[in-house]
Amino acid sequence: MTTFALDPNIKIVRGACPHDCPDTCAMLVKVKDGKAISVGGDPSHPVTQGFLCAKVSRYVERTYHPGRLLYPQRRVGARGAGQWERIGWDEALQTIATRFKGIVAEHGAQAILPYSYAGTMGLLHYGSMDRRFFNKLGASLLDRTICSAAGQAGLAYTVGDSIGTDIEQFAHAKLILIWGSNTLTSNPHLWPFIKRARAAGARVIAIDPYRSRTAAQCDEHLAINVGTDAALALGMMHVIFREGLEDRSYLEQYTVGAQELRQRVLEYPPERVAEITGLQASRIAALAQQYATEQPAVIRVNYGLQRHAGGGMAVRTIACLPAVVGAWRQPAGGILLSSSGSFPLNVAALERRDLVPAGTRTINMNQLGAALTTTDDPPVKALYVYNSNPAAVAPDLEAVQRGLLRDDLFVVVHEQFMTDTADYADILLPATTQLEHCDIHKAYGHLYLLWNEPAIAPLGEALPNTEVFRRLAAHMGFDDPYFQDSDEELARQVLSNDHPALQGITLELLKEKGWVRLQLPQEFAPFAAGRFPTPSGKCELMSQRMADDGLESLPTYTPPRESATTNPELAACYPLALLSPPAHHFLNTTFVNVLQRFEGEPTLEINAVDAQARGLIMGDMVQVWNDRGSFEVKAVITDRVKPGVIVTPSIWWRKLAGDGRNVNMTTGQALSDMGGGATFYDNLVEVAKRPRESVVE
Ligand SMILES: Nc1nc2c(c(=O)[nH]1)N[C@H]1C(S)=C(S)[C@@H](COP(=O)(O)OP(=O)(O)OC[C@H]3O[C@@H](n4cnc5c(=O)[nH]c(N)nc54)[C@H](O)[C@@H]3O)O[C@H]1N2
Ligand SMILES: Nc1nc2c(c(=O)[nH]1)N[C@H]1C(S)=C(S)[C@@H](COP(=O)(O)OP(=O)(O)OC[C@H]3O[C@@H](n4cnc5c(=O)[nH]c(N)nc54)[C@H](O)[C@@H]3O)O[C@H]1N2
Ligand SMILES: [Mo]
Repeated sequence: MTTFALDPNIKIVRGACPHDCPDTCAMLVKVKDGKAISVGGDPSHPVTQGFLCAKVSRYVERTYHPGRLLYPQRRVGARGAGQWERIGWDEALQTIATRFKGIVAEHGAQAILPYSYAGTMGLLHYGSMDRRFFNKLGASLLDRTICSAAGQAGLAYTVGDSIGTDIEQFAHAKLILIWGSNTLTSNPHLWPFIKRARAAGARVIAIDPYRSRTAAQCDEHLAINVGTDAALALGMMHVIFREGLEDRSYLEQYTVGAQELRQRVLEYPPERVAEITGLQASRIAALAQQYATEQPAVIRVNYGLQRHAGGGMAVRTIACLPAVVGAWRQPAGGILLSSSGSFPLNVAALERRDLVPAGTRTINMNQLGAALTTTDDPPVKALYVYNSNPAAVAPDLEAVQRGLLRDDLFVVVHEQFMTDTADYADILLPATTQLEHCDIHKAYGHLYLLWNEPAIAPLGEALPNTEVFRRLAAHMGFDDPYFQDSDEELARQVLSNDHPALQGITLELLKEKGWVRLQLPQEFAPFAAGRFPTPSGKCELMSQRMADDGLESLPTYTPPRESATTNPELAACYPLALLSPPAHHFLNTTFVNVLQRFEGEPTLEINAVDAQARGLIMGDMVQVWNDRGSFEVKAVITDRVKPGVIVTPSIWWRKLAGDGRNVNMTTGQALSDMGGGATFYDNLVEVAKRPRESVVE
């Protein structure tokens, strides 16, 4: 805490942005008379660089928003009817404990399901006391797969862990491929480094079916067919090997399977890849040549392209490219998906998975609909939701909603706002925001640890996640000492790992500085000399682990589950591939209620060819549907999408969308090829002008 020089009554408190984004910004919060008056990006932080995004720069508005939940409530009317009664914390927690004990006695503890994701990414409030609580209880485990599971698995098979090029090194690259990522919206603090590279002559190429805000700003945009990225990477490798542009010594020293890969990519000449990807064969060949020769070349791949049936294999295949051309040799070469594996934190101490009873089942969060409607032995009898808004973000919302409406299901929601999910709660608990609690943060897009100091007192009776689980443990009669740890003790535990990258990084240092870079070289080049954290210690172009897991051991192209090639009957009914990437002013569903004015209303971007075929004009209200469900949006006719692809910027709160539905009425619970990931963008639909008799229910 420092005093602001100009006004002695203004303090500046160091914070960290809690949101699910690679940038994890260092924030400076101005506080006057106990009230936060503004937030800004720390100018001295090398990645935050003094600015916050369009959303978090309005965090003060969000914190003091009239919609904040300020005290515990109990549902009094019918489920979802919005009738509530204020109660005290003790009563709320006692009610939960009593219900939980009853469920445990009747059905066993696995009938209780925690459901959480990344409403905050702070290590304490993302997963610490909550995990201890549910582990000790013996509740069903939740597999947290909704976002990154497929890509993470694909990357781990190939390079060993979520480790990649340092974001700060992008400034020194000669060629930057932005592959399946809308950087300006979902990772904006990378952009200044890209601008610096460009000023020094670098080329920037976007590979994305959609001319996103980012693609529009690049030197070139390759509008690839949805879900065909692995084929493009294979075609690039075909050309690289054919023309002898590979880095033979890197391949020999630091990879396994180069010979087998060379054989495999023979199956993917540019002409075949052109048919799959919709790109020109000559462009594919030229891209491969550029990629191999304009070094250092770096790939920013992100989670957008792995929300498909073949998402894991797509990331795995793309992740072979830097080894093939030896791009890893230089700090500014390589690939970045996530940097989270560079943080050697003691998460085991936080979560205490050792407390989980043997044989406890795991439920994949992408199949919440099925878990609530079909799972048996035991059925799910209680759902405790925090850090997430599944009634809007989960796939196949028709099924989720049916589950949430079950009379015999006990639902607890701990939230900052009255979200779509909060509407279904039996007991609704108020949560603090980042300005009201402390936390410690790693990042998945850079290499700094951050401390978040509370800036203001909690509003109303709001409590942080850790404290709720401490108290709930007491109400359950759990008196184990690990339920007594304070937030600062938890922070010390997560830092307690004897690893060179953490050397000298103490809680005291973090509190004093606000943020600290991991002890890694300034010119970090993780795999310049091999040392991949794989079983072989090499980049696994061929992976025995994949074979052991029943997967193809070599890179390959796995088409989308829903496409004209793989399912022609389905595509005949539902010919349009629907993408639902983040809207610029929303963070998943966070901020929708606060910043809706900047996004207007839900829209559907559609090409003129597809619009004409359906008699649509600009501004028409349309219905979008498939066998899973439907929702309504306003049509925007644009050449940002090519025929056959449509885009609806997401994720809207259902109750703030015109018809009380959103895109996830149409998305499915089917999983990706690896990691049990979600397949939100593997989604065929049809569109028609509203009203359309046959779909009105
Ligand atoms: N403003 C904002 N920022 C965010 C978020 C947010 O909601 N709003 N969400 C955060 C979260 S949780 C995450 S996981 C990250 C996601 O960050 P990114 O991974 O960058 O994800 P998206 O913006 O979802 O998708 C990026 C692009 O992928 C494209 N895409 C879709 N399918 C394919 C495909 O098959 N191939 C290729 N090449 N491209 C494809 C989409 O058209 C989109 O332009 O962003 C984080 N940052
Ligand atoms: N169609 C479609 N669906 C998608 C996606 C997509 O691109 N398209 N993206 C997917 C992705 S990548 C992700 S990551 C998921 C995101 O799904 P979620 O992680 O559920 O993200 P949010 O919708 O932002 O909901 C987070 C909630 O946590 C609350 N919260 C914030 N901080 C705290 C806290 O400290 N304590 C408690 N108790 N609550 C808190 C917020 O108010 C917010 O309502 O959605 C997925 N769904
Ligand atoms: Mo995500």
